[in-house]
Amino acid sequence: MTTQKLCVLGLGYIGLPTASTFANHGLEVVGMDTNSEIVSGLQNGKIHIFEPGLRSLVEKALTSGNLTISQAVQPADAFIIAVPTPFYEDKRADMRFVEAAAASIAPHLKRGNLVILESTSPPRTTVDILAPILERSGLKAGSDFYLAYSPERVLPGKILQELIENARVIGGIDSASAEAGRDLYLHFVKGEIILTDATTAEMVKLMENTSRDISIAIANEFCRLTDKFGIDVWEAIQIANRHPRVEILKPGVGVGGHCISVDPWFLVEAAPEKSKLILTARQVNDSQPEFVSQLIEKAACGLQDKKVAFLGLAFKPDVDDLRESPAVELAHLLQAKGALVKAYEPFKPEAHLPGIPHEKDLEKLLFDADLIVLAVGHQQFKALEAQDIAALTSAKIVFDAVNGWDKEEWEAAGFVYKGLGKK
Ligand code: SAJ
Repeated sequence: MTTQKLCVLGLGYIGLPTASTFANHGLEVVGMDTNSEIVSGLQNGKIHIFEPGLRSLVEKALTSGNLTISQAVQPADAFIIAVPTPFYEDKRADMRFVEAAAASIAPHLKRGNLVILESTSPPRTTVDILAPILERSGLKAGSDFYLAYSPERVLPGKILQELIENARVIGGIDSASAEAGRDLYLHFVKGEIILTDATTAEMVKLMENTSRDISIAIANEFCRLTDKFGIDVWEAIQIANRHPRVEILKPGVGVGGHCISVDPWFLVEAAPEKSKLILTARQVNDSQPEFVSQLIEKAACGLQDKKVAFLGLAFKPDVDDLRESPAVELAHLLQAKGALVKAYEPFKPEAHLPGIPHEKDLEKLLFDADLIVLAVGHQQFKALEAQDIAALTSAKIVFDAVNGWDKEEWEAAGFVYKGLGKK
């Protein structure tokens, strides 16, 4: 199938890079979002998310005229849905954005069009939810239009590179749909393109993120065990990983972001009796901020009225995304233990998080602190010199939750150094 015009629904962390990359590879692309602020911002060249290289990619696409931004779906040869799939309070998948996106495509759908869902979704979404909504157009999925699921698998922080280089899975509701999807992504994908059916592709995506969640959970559990036995988890992991078939991940403040901390729930929800391990891993990772907060309370000999300079709120290093961030949860837990937390997040200096005071100036934050907590391993935090910080702060204790600083260096600068997983 040949695509000349593409409409991408959802201009977030996935939709915006995808739309821009297609546009920069010669397609006429309409990037569509229901959020009027995002639309008017982009129409005026303002990019609402941070991702390395994204600004120039989007600028190039807009300047070329190949990418236009709209608040309404427009007729096209192909449609890509890249909207969020959050969960409800009770962890059930909230498919309302996907459903609304499909409903907004239906009136524009023509014979021979292709629709691809990229949003992470519970198994059978494409067949059971998407197809019936699109068929309200009067056309039949498979015989009148192509329909496929192709999960985004890119790592925040490396999105532009992985979009092109990663293997791409395309699951069609029939083989012609999978092939139509392949023809589209071939415009820029250099990685292997693997064709399968839609439900397998949905499951593959959930399996990838669930398996990573479980791997991080075991690292977090090892950290609790080493704490009990009085040894350094980082040293133990490093040695264990010298085994040729062992690759233990890193313990941390918890698992956040909009992917790994969410997606396993889609499996637990779909089949609770068959996903006990997945549920346990989720519970371990979800309780990690509480475990870390207890370590900090112990290190500070109580937190009541202690001024905490809290470094980092993002869900992981060197990104600006605060969604489901375990660092944010940790900050709240420290507050609940009586601490006076002030945070500094250089990737989101304008962050307005309810209840967490934010300081844009690191020096001001450090000045009268009692305790410094390194909550996110941003490169710029890891590069801080203990001697320089000592000259700026009244704090005597540092708590390193991410193994980002060197114990000896901070002790030599006069601090009491404590850290997650440290002896
Ligand atoms: N984390 C740890 N320890 C580790 C690795 C990560 O505690 O050793 C924490 C991070 O700090 C973060 C969370 O886990 O809070 C998730 O971070 P991540 O870097 O593992 O993953 P994401 O959420 O940024 O991206 C994942 C990726 N999936 C896999 O690696 C299997 C990415 O390829 C997916 O495209 C993305 O989810 C997605 O959108 O689904």
